[in-house]
Amino acid sequence: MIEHPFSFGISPSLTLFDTQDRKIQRKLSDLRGHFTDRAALEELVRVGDPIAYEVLDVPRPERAGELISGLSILHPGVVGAEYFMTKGHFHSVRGTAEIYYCLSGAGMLLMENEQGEWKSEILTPGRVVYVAPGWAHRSINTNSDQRLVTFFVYPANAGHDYGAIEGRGFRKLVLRKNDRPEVVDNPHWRASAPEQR
Ligand code: S6P
Ligand code: ZN
Repeated sequence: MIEHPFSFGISPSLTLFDTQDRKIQRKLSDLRGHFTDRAALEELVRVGDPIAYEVLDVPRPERAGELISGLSILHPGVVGAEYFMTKGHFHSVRGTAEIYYCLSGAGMLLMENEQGEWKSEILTPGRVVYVAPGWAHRSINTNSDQRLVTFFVYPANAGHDYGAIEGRGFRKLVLRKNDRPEVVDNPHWRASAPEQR
């Protein structure tokens, strides 16, 4: 592990260079339980199980003071009426924030906290979203044919808590209606909480 300052690049085709990045791919089958239309998800899995998103990050020791940064690449598509999206998570260390900087495409960052508030922010090239400590976050690609690419930076000791979101989903869904994104209530949000946790 490098213990000196270093630099790396982001190429015009939006990959990392001059670094040994770690790559994570999530297929639709990895996102079971996250989309409302389960039948639509299973059909997409059956006909090819496409990659929904990829994360390229620059590993660092997971200790306070270090930062992890990289690219989140969300492919275009829908599952039923819901746009392709990330799983979404709280940071295990709730007091840790994150920055998202949009490089390409169009989408939204959907956020909510444990006090019942929610917020959505638009992601278009040049926009920066500050995810405050304690806010779960999920990115959503609302463009029908382009990738949504964001650069993120977060404290290396943050950790990822997926359980709360897997258990009950986000309060809001982002649906495609007349080819435009619409934020609606998640009808299953409260009902699903006790039985799935
Ligand atoms: C990590 C940061 C991103 C996400 C990535 C995938 O704190 O927020 O790197 O990991 O966008 O999302 P998810 O919800 O599957 O981790
Ligand atoms: Zn995060």
